[in-house]
Amino acid sequence: DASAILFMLDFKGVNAQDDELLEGFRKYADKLVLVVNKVDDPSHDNAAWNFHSYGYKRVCAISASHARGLGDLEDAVCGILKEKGLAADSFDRRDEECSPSDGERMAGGDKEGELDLDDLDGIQRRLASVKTDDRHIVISIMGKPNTGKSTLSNLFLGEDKSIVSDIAGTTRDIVRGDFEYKGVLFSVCDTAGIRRKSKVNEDIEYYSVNRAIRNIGESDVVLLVIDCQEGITDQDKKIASLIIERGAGVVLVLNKVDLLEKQSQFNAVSDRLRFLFPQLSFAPVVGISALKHKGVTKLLDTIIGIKRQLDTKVPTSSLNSALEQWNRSFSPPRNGNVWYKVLYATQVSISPVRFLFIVNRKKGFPESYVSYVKNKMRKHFKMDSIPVSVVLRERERKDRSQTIFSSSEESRPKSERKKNGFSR
Ligand SMILES: Nc1nc2c(ncn2[C@@H]2O[C@H](COP(=O)(O)OP(=O)(O)OP(=O)(O)O)[C@@H](O)[C@H]2O)c(=O)[nH]1
Ligand SMILES: [Mg+2]
Repeated sequence: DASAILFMLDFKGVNAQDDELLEGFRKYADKLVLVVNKVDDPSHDNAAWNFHSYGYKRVCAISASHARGLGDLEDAVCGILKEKGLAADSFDRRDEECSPSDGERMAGGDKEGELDLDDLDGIQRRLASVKTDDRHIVISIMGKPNTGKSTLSNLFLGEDKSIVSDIAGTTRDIVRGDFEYKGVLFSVCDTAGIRRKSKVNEDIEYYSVNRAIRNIGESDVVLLVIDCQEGITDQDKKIASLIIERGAGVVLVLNKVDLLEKQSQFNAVSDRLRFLFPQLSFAPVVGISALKHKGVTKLLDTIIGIKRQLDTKVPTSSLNSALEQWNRSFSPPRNGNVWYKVLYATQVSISPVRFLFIVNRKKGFPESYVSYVKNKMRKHFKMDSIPVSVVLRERERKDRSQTIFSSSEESRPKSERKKNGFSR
């Protein structure tokens, strides 16, 4: 009657009785997971792969005592339940693990589609009522294999919760723990190193990488750990763009600085990083040695600063008067006869920090102007270390009489402008 069967074996080998059961269970193959246990160490992974030869579709190598591979096992069980129609296709065990504050932090919903962009008053009311919590910060440690993520996580937690080794791909599952610093509770997630899929263990790779990526959405701040001797790779760039997309804070953590001989070498690596990573120009770079316990308090102070910025609420009136000022020095460039104007702006959410610009015309709205305003907002409202995004929304027809402000308006007397100005 069971919906799913977990058939557990010892990776060291099977006996005659196991063999018999492996054959007997074949009629239940569609709901069976072959669970290969006691794979405590990555060096045993290859032995576990031999169990695929029994022809079962779902094989999971785990270590029940070391909590390895349990995420893959959960995914396998979810897969069976979905196939049997016992769980919705969209079911995902992460759905149940979302941090309780996720919904609360958003003024207008998590995704653009959920925002009722017409309800400006509602957006502002909801944002005002969103509670911020600077006493709890969720951080994820991400980056390529072997960069020292687990060493850093263990250092934070003060215990060897994650296995550390110089074999790439040691961490397979997210390892979580809590610690306190300066009265702030930090929840830390050590994740699997993200690398290209290998042919051998494509499934495990896929699941652990996917989990690490999903984890970004649940984090306030991501620590992107880079080996300072290796520099950044394309993989890091991909993770970075996902972090930006999800609006989490990010610190570029240059680890293993103990292997550098001079400060000038660190400066060169850091400059190179800045040059190759222009999309993360706002992210602080912190050099550490997780092994030698160097630079860690600076890193934690940086994280606290970023969380504060992620919780910034910009009053709508201040934002619109600042926009009016900035517009005087640089107004949206025109395209032939087409003028572009920002009519009104308001913040939509904190953590991630997002703004809504009501514009006269969305199609072709100059990106250069949006970047200019984003940079201005970052500096002026002290959000210079976090990603800031802007959603453009075309004015509704019924708004036509509403605020219009553009360079062409500059020529109008200020007294007249005020009637329609930003001060809505
Ligand atoms: N010299 C030096 N070695 C370090 C430092 N941090 C970590 N290591 C070494 O780097 C190797 C990999 O460390 P891990 O912490 O397992 O790396 P990881 O990023 O968790 O690796 P995966 O789990 O495979 O993604 C180990 O041999 C560590 O001892 C550091 O600050 N300096
Ligand atoms: Mg690790």
